[in-house]
Amino acid sequence: MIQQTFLMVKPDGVQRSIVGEIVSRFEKKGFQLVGAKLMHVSQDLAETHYGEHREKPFFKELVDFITSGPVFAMVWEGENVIANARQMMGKTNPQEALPGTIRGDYGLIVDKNVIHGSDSPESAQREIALFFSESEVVSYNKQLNSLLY
Ligand code: 3AN
Repeated sequence: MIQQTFLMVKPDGVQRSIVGEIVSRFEKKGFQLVGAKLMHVSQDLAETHYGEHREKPFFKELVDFITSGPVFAMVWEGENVIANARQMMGKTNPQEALPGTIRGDYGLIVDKNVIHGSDSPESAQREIALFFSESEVVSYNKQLNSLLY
């Protein structure tokens, strides 16, 4: 089943210059990058994006962090990409995330856990629409031979 998902390198990942490393992992796995931009998340966008956590004690911390510096927002496409990307990210708390996962390899604490990824088809659709206009998502077929000559 071909899906699209929304992934975002959080401000800690951008600050630590591991955007390329993270992009590379998903490319090498076989997923296709169909949208990407470096951007600041506004207060409004942050509160909408994390709306389901509004009542949680860490909500303000979450919004403050995601608006604290640029993020790298992405749309990825591929076979079962929503669940697969979550697996590659590892558990929410980097202390519990296995080595080999992005959070397991690069994260230390739960409030700075390097990357966000949609957790269901519904949230993927919602989050892609929140961060990207239709024209910023560029689905295309790989033309493997035409670029080589
Ligand atoms: P995930 O990002 O793995 O889907 P969620 O949706 O449960 O995890 O949490 C959203 C974000 O909230 C996480 N990425 C993390 O940064 C933050 N978060 C989750 N639990 C805590 C916590 N106990 N304290 C601080 N921040 C948290």
